Amino acid sequence: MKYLSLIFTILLLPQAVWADNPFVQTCYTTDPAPMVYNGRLYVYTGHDENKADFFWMQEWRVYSTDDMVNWTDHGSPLAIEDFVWADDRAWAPQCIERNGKFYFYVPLHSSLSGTMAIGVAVGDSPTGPFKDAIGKPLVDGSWAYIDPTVFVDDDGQAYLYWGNPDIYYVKLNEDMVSYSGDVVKVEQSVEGFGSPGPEVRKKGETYRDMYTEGPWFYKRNGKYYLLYAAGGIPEHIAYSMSDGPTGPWKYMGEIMPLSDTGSFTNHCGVVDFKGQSYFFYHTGKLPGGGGFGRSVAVESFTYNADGTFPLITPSASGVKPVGTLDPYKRVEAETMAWSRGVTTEPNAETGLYVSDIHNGDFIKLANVDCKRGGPKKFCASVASARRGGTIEVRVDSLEGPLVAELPVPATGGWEKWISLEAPIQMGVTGMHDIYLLFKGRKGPKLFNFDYWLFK
Ligand code: FUB
Repeated sequence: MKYLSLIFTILLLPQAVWADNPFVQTCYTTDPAPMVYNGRLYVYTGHDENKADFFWMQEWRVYSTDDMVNWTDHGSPLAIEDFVWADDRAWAPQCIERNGKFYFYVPLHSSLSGTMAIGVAVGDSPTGPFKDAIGKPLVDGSWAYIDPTVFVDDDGQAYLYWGNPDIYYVKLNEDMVSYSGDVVKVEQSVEGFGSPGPEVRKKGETYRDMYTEGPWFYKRNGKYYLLYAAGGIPEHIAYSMSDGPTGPWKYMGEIMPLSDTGSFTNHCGVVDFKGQSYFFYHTGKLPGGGGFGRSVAVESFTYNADGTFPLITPSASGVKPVGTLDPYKRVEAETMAWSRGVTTEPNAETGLYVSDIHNGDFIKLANVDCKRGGPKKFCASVASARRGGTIEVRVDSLEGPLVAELPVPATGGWEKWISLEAPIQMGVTGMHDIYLLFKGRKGPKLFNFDYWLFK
C-alpha cells in the first residue's frame, strides 16, 4: 500500500494550468468592470436572465480572484429594488473605492423620467452591501444615459463619463455622489472617435469608426484612455487617447475587432493586477448563451512601448494563474475555475452556497497547491433534503485519479448543513487542478454545498 501510494505520488506530477473563458459559468454575466482593492481583483457585472429576449436585467453581481484562475462568486449586492425611483434595466456598472467607501455607478430605467438614468450606490466593502447613496438619480432624463465609467485623477478630481450614442461627462465632487457644473456632451469627430456625432453622421457614409456605448475611462503614464464599444451593432472595441481628462480626444483604432463571439454587444474594462494588464469583455459563449445571454471573459495583454494597445482576440483558454489556491484553508464552494451544471444561491446565515447539483456536475479548482506532505482528509459542508449523493475528488482531470470519495447523506433540509470528511486514499503533492465531481441518482437535485478544505 505504501509503495502504491508512492507510485501515485510520483505520477501526480504538477501540471501546466490555464483558466477558461467565460470565467463565470453559474449564470450569464455581462459588462465586466474590474477593480483592484487590497491585493484582490473584483469584477462587477450585469446579469442576463435565462432565455431572455432583451436586456431584461434585474441585478448586478460581484466576483473576485487573487490568482486570476479561481473566481469567488459574491452574489448580488445590488439590484433594481435598491433604487426606489427605478423600475427596469440594471445595465452596465462600475464600482470604485475612494477614502474607504465603495461607489457603485449604475444605469437604470427611471420611473421619474420614463427614460434611462444613472444612479450611485455606496458601501463599506467591495462586496457590499450597497445602498442608494442619494435616493434619486445622479443624472436622469435621456435614453442616452447608460454605461457610467468613473475615474479619480491624481489631483483628486473625479470624472464620470457615460452614454449611448452620445458621450457625456460630469466632474464629480469629492463626495462622489454629486457633481459640479453642467453635464457636458463630448463633441465627436473623425479625428476624435472615427466619425462625427450621431446626429450629423451621414446615412450610407463609411466612417473610420463610430462610438457606440460602454465607455471605460482611465489614465496611465500621464495619458488618458477612453475605450468603448464601437461600430454600431455588432460591436467591436476601439479607443481614443488624450493628454487631458476631458479631451481633445484622438481616435487610436480597434482593440478587440469583431469576431465570432455569439454576442452582438461587447463591453470592456481594463485593469493592471500583480504586474500584468488585463482586458475584460463579454461574449455569448456559455452553453445556451447569445446576444441576451452573455458571459464575461478576460485576456492578458502588454501595452505597446508608446502606450497604445495591441489587438486582443477572444480566447477560450483565458489567462495564466498569478497565484495558487491554498486548499488547507476553507475554500468556499462558490470559488471555482470552471464548473458544469451548478448554480449559486444566497443564504443570510452561511452566505453564498452551490446549488442545483445533479449527477455528473462538477467544480474545477485550478493551480491548487497540495504542498509537500499532501492532504490526509477531504472535508466538506453539505446539506440535502433528499437522498444526497457523493463528492468524488479527482486530480488533474474529470477522469483523473480518484483520491477521495465523500458520501453525502440526507441532512433534513436543503440548508441543514453538516460537516463531513473522507480519507485521501493516495498521495497528492505539489500543484494540481482538483475536480469535485458530483455523483448520485440521475434526475433530481442531490445536495447543496457550502465549503470544503483539505486537512
Ligand atoms: O447590458 C446591457 C447593455 O448592453 C449595456 O449597458 C451595454 O453596454 C451593452 O453591453
